[in-house]
Amino acid sequence: MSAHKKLDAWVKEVTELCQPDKVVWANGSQEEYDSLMQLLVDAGLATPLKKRPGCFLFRSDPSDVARVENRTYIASKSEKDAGPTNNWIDPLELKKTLTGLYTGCMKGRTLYVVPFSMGPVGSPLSKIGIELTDSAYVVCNLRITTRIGDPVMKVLGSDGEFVPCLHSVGKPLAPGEKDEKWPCAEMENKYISHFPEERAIWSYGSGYGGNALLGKKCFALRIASVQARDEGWMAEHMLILRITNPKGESYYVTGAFPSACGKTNLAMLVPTIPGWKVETVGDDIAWMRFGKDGRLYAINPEAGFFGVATGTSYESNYNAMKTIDAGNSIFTNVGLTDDGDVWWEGIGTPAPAHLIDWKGNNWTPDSKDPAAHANSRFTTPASQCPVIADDWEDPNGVPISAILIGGRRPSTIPLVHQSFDWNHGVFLGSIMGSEITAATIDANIGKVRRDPFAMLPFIGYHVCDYLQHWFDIGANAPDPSKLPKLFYVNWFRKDESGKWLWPGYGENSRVLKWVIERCSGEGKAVTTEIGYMPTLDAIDRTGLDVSDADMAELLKIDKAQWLNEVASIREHYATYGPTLPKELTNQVDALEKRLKG
Ligand code: SAT
Ligand code: MN
Repeated sequence: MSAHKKLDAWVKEVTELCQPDKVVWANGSQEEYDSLMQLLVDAGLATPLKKRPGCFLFRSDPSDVARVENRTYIASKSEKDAGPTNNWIDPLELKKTLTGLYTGCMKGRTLYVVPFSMGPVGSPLSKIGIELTDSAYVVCNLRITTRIGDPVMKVLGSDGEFVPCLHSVGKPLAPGEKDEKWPCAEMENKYISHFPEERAIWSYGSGYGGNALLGKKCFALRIASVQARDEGWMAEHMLILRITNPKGESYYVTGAFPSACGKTNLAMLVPTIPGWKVETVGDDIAWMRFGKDGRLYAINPEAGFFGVATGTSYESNYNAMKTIDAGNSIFTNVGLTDDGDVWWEGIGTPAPAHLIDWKGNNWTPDSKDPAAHANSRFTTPASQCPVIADDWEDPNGVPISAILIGGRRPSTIPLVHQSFDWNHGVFLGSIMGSEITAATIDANIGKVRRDPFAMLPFIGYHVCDYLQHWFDIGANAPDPSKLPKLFYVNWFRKDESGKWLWPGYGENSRVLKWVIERCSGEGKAVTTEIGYMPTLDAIDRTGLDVSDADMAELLKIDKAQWLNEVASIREHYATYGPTLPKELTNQVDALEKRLKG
């Protein structure tokens, strides 16, 4: 029971429908977290890690290991509002199906009521959600990735607004039955459903990641993108970093990248250029709106990192490793060493002679299957990150100077180019993406999985309306001269022999340096057909082994490849249907004209 009538009524309604054995309101305390973990350990679902006090390992069901895009729905009233990139089901039909599935689905389980704040508690940029879940694992993860419990209830008061997020693993227990393993439902009964008009989320059948931690992709991106459209702000799949130059001046940069482009690594980058410092504000999501001074301000709505473990090492992401080394972390689907530590492929230490793999089986370096699942995860508090910015929880957000977009493009796209203006930047965001395979570049030219602003699976409405919203933000900016500048970066360009041309990792700070210099008016650039490009000597290569010839290749504009790109963009736009913003057609026409000019 709370002071909030609407919340109480909803909890009562869900309790009657799902029929849990009991209802527990989460207060968010450490004691509560500890006792939930103990419960999970006693049930055999969690393993305390001897080598990492305060850390626990979970193994999911092998069928429940990642977001399930084909079971994720945008149930807007009208199909056309979901657009061509979302799965749509009529909301009434979906609710009927789900009400059937939810009936009695929490038998033998506890229903946890988890109030959470996306963004610092009480910030004018934050929003509240309430997750009702029958998974203690979810409660523990939410306590790390969001801010939960009593402080949130206080802000909610008796009539505050919240997004209702209903979650069940979809596995009721018979009297006396206990979980033998990670509970979840069959694939065909999993539903990750969004009701954008109602601002509600109903998730059923999965206990994993974004399917179950409903504050993240479901709320902070899919539902929030709809709220943002209606309220004139932006909910984006972007990291936020703070970069400080040797003069001590700080700039804030956001970045949108499709998966497998090193977004978390960039957010925590260790710069190689002397005197420059990078600090983290967020690694996955940015909520942005204009401040009183006319600049665009961003908050990280999350409080922790839910990062991919596989491939994370002191070399690829030193600061992420240090964050988990500080304890208080949950590991899911990684290997368990005999001395009680975690291990995964790419962790940077030799494989132990024996471990228990993510499926719970004996594993040796001779085993055919990997020790950790490719989408294994760590859940860890952002506050433990050694380079967390001291203002990462500023309730007013941080002012953004530059927006990066990127993808994995072995050809065509140069190391970095800057858009002519906001609208041209939106065009670049609309065409970003990654080439599908890493095979020879020639065969793949043009075969790009386009992923506008890395939001393809996360836009809660029609992709055309989403891109139009980006144009509207620019058009309605209180002071257009204060809009962030947009840059398309590509760390993944290869030469003809297939060799990477750019070393990446910490060296990416050299590109960031040019980006910042462009924002402060110092960076040298030339105007080209595709945008503003650094001159050959504009990117600081002091102490870096990249030749002039390689730099020229990294910055080369191959007109034939770009004309292919134009054709491929047009083909892609055609799949968006008749409501494609006219401005995008204008942009691609103008690009073609410049290339042919
Ligand atoms: O599982 S999550 O959606 O939270 C993570 C991801 O897929 O990026
Ligand atoms: Mn993400």
